[in-house]
Amino acid sequence: MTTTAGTDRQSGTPIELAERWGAHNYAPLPVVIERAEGAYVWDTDGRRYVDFLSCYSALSHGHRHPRLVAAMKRQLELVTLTSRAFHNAEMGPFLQELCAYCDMDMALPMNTGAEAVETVLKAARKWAYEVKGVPRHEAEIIVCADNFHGRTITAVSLSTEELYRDDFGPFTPGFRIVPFGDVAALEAAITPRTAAFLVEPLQAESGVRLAPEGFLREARAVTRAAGVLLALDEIQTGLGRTGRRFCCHHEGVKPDLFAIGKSLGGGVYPVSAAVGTREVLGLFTPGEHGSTFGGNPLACAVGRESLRVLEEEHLAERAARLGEWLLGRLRAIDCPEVKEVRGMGLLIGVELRPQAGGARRYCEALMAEGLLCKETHENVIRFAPPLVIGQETLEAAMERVESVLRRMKPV
Ligand code: PXG
Repeated sequence: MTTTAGTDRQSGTPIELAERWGAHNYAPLPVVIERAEGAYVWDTDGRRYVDFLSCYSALSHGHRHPRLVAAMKRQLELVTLTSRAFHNAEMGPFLQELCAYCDMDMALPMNTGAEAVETVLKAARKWAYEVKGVPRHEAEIIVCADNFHGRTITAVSLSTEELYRDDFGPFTPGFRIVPFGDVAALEAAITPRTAAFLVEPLQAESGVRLAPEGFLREARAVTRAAGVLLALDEIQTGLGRTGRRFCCHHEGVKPDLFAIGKSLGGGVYPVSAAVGTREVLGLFTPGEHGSTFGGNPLACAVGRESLRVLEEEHLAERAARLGEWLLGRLRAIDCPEVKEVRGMGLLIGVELRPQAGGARRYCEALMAEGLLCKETHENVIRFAPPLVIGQETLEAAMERVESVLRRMKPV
């Protein structure tokens, strides 16, 4: 076997090396981050930027929160991996604290968001066969158009986005798709074989799209009446991001299952989980599901500290307060290319009109001004800073956002 690698294997800038040696499954902005702290990152030339993406909510605590770094270091000195073949001293307390935070009975620890979603789907199918009495392998799960639940074959099987799925079939069967926010369509899609309705309370990836007021509450009533589980993907919206512990709390809704991830790892480590009722998660028996790394002591120590910091630093309340201010500030900018500003807490989308020529060029202009943002879909700029961001930092950043929005010309 030959490779094109020669003696110049190591030569090139970090961007050139990533382009040469990495699969091109991303199109990053041309900035190379070398270090970070709180809401700031620095590039390899020492230039400082405000992080307005927060790794898609995984950095709610900010970069390298001192308490998370300390918790991780403490655990590094004790034990990092055990496998689930043995118990470890961190997992039980972590799951207890996680269940208390989520007001749930049981949790199943994984690593990534996609794995948490897969776990929720498996749990819902198992419940359908063992509790609801659906004939084996005939369970259906209802999902919403324009969802984002991850990148695995099953997660893209649920997707309605061509780019995410079209070259990756054949797909996992057993799903029905209804429009987001349409309770009548949900009700009509339910059959005696329906196990669950899986939904994001706010569709972040498809452009920070909010459901109509009351949708989640009505979906809860409909699923409960029909004997169908309500499973919420709060991987991006959960743990304070929208101004409450969970986005569904804005509507007073309690699901049967949560998929959570991202900021559960405090911005320092991948930690995810399916969290839910005993009636559902209590059905798993040894050997049916698992993960090499899920529930490892390092992840659990980090997860415990992540939840404590969220609570003790009142980060959900902070997201509510700063988010309210940010929404008003962005709405006050007079820019004809802006179609709509919407969001909850510190998860805000600025939708541009088609003549703006796409959100990417705005993100590039913002980068030149020292703000790191990312477009979501064609026309939406997402503003999702770490929840720890200072009010002055936010205010100064918005001056620059305003100048970019005012000065950009339609293409
Ligand atoms: N559900 C939701 C709502 C998400 O936002 C996932 C599931 C999957 O999580 P993992 O940890 O498996 O990526 C997400 C992830 C990216 C990317 O770079 C991921 C997300 C958002 C934007 C980009 O793959 N969200």
